[in-house]
Amino acid sequence: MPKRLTRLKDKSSSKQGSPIQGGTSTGFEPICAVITTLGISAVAMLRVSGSGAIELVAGYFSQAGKLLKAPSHKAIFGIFQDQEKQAVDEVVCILYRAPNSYTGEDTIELCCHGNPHLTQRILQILLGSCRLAKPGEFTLRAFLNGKLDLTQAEAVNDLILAQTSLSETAALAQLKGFLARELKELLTRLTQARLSIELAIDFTDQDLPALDEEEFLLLLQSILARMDELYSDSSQGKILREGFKLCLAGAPNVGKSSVFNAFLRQNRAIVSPHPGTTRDYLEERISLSGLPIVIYDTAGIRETFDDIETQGIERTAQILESSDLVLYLIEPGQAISHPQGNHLVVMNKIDLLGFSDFPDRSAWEQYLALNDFEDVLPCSVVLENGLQALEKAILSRINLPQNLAQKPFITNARHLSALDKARTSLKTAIGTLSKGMGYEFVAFDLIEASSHLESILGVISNEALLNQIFDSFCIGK
Ligand SMILES: Nc1nc2c(ncn2[C@@H]2O[C@H](COP(=O)(O)OP(=O)(O)OP(=O)(O)O)[C@@H](O)[C@H]2O)c(=O)[nH]1
Ligand SMILES: [Mg+2]
Repeated sequence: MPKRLTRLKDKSSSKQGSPIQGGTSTGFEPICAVITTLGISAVAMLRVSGSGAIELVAGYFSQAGKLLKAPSHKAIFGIFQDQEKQAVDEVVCILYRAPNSYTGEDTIELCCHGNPHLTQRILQILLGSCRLAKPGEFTLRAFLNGKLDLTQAEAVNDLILAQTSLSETAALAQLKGFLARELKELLTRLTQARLSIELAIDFTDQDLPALDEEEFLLLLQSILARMDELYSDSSQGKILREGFKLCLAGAPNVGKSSVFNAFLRQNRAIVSPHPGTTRDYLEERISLSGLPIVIYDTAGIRETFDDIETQGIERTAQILESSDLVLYLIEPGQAISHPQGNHLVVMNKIDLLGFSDFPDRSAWEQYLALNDFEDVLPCSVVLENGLQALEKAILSRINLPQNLAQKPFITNARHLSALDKARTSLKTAIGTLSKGMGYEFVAFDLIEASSHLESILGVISNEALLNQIFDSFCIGK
């Protein structure tokens, strides 16, 4: 990690790390890594980025002259050779000249055949002239070289790690800079507010029109309203990163493991007619209409003297508490008693009630009315589409904002917490103003609100924060 972690304003100030002597470009020392997965594939790719990256690769390339003279974004075919000029592989070098590359530095992306031994050999040879990139270091450089703001850099990682289509959409929207644009607009408005109150402090003794407090208050309130909107939209964003936690619970034998398997479309959990089959909980990830769901199968809740089963039931209680939604299963003939908190009551095995097809809404409501039940969802793992009512109900509980791809939307816990702190500071500013305390205090709170927003964008950042963010990236990104 480079020592000074401020954003580089121009190329001359970007001489950090240990730039190669005599290189044609300025910037950080060159680094390299394999940027594709290390398995057998048609093609693999390595990236070398930094000061002197082009000269460095040219030293091992049969078409060195062509490479050194080529314009940016040119692909050149040739032979990669070791130090003794022995051919290692036929490769294509794609050349990017600073600042027109992912990192903003001179970069070569080298495509070779996708044999892991070959890729490792090329990497080892390159490591004779540069060092291995740390996880996330290419993206860190893109950030330090002003190619991405921090929200976009973090979105790169989210996009790589996204496990479902909606998570990808949200990360892509962030990468496009929707969130950054929204935050910058909020920051501009906060700065304008702060400047007008600072002006009122500085010129109190002069003949300037006094601050219109009512108008000023309205301005702060409108900024707060927009922050609140962004916050409440985004508090759902955690779901896209971490998944919505859905727990199957209920008495033994009601079919929790069967429903779990039906969601997974595989026989993951053991199913048997003996009550008490599931002892420990099971956890799996699924995608429901593009949404990441973490689904738990748990031990049936009942009074028991069995030590292992008791431990299983204790674990069930913990999962119930930390879940976003509990599907509390009952079977026909069973009374409803369900846990506190966010839950849906589900009657499983409705095929045993004589339904030969999954009932439509009115048929089911008729059954509920006849049997004095309210708010119970039908389910069966035997009937075709027997989970449809359940899936619909789960999705409506998650209720994500529409048009995710066009919206500024926070999915990152760090961003959400900073936005919340900014809201708190702004609320304090409004309170301070309303109580008639000095304008200095209001200005102070506004500065604090701005600095929280700036920390999301990385306008102000420190080494510890950047380490924390980029360490979670994979090598090669
Ligand atoms: N007819 C019918 N039988 C079902 C249905 N779902 C589950 N069963 C049967 O009910 C029995 C119990 O199912 P499980 O999935 O093991 O139930 P469980 O709630 O996980 O049970 P424990 O792990 O013991 O708490 C098995 O014989 C299943 O085949 C259903 O929708 N219809
Ligand atoms: Mg079970």
